[in-house]
Amino acid sequence: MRKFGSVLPSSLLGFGLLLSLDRASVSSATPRPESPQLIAAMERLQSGDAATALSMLETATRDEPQSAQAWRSLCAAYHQLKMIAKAIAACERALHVDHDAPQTLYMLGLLYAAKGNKEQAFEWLGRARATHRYDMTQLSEDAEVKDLRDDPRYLNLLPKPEEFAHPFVESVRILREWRGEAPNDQFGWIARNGGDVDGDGVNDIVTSAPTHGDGGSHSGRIYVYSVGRNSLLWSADGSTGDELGTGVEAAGDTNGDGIPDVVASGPSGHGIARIYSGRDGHVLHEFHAVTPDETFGSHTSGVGDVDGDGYADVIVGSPGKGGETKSPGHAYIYSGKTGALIKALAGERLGDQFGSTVAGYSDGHQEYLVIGAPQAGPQHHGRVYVNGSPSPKFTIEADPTGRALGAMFVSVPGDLDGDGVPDIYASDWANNARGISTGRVYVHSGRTGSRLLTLTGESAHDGFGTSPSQAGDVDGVVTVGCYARTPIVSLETPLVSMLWVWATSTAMARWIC
Ligand SMILES: [Ca+2]
Ligand SMILES: [Ca+2]
Ligand SMILES: [Ca+2]
Ligand SMILES: [Ca+2]
Repeated sequence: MRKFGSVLPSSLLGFGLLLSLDRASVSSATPRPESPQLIAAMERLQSGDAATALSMLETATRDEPQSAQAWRSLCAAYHQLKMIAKAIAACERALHVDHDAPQTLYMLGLLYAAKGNKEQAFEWLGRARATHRYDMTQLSEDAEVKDLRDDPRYLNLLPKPEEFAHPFVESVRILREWRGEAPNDQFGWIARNGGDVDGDGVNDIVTSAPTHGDGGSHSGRIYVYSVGRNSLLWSADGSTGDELGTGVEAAGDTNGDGIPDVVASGPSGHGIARIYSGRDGHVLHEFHAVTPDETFGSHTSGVGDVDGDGYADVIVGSPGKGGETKSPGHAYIYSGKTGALIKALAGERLGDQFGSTVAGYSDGHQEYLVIGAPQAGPQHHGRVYVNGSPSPKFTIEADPTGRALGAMFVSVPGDLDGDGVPDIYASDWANNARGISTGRVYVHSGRTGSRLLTLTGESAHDGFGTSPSQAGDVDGVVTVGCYARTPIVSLETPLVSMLWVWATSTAMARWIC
């Protein structure tokens, strides 16, 4: 469920990085957006209806002969229909328009492999690899290349660990780096600013490895690192099957000792969430599913002090199982001081998966509870609910190219428009705005609910928005993570795969690793 893309080579451990935001500039080359007819065709293709997509794409390539994406999609449609010669011809047309597009080069490699032409397959796959812009680990999942795997040239197509020693192509200084303990731990699944846990004046990092197995298979482990001292302060394990750390976030100070605490969850066993003392990692409170079989703990977050007792409280999402319609999904808010349930919120419709992701903010005057429901809305393309008091609030709706708004990554990043009221961030990283999975994020005014910003990835498969925005105390800045440009690192550290810093609607800087 948590892999965005292909599988990490087992020889590589996950790792986390803390980056210094040195000067960097953004190139202005933005591919033109796809036309609505092309996007509609790509959606048919994505849904597996290659025959319908094919006729739509034949029209699209007639209407838009200069669209490499149209030709590439036509190529993919022919490929799905096993019309290999026509697929190759379409991909070659795509290359006429966009000469070194890595995805086209890769597809040609697959097509020649499917045809049994090993020499041509290695030629095209080698060219795709040479661009350094394609996730060659996908080869391990593509059946077409099964006959290539015994060839010594195959290993040369795969990335090597040393290629990730200096993974950034733009100006970045690595301040801290932490490595996972074992392959396939998914270390760095989430990494957040946890506040200053050890009191040295520097904010610290909480992160997780939800499939770590020292506490039993897939028990999961969370980690709190001191950034100032560059050391592990404490870690904590789940029980067998919990996948603790699937959700992990800063909780705020829930027990009033002046030290920020941590909330973590694991939905994969019976469903569990815990508040850990930031001071030493001991468990302050433990929460279990209110309704059975709800994937309780798919995500969790601090929400500030919702009940006004001076202690920070937490929210736990419980969306129900994907594809099932027994539950609309729920979100539960618990007292940080006593562990008691303060309130429960439910989705609107069975199967909405309300509670897939959660965030919140409360300062005693204003309260925002942000809950994602990726199957909600008229087209089941997702809706984000912003509840709270006094009397908010509003919903953020998926747009016509939306796919799963509210599946992951919502936040209250601070006041971005300077009206004194915190604003709300929501991601639809699978949005098809400029091709499949371009990704799109929204910022809405916390005061009025109106949309302040819509930021969109550059091109298909960017997955723009695979992180919540954490602007900190920098006014008017939105940071947005992006998955697809950095396939290896991002599998385990989606936060740092590509980091964008936006000032209102202008991209200030980005880093690709
Ligand atoms: Ca610290
Ligand atoms: Ca505390
Ligand atoms: Ca409270
Ligand atoms: Ca505002």
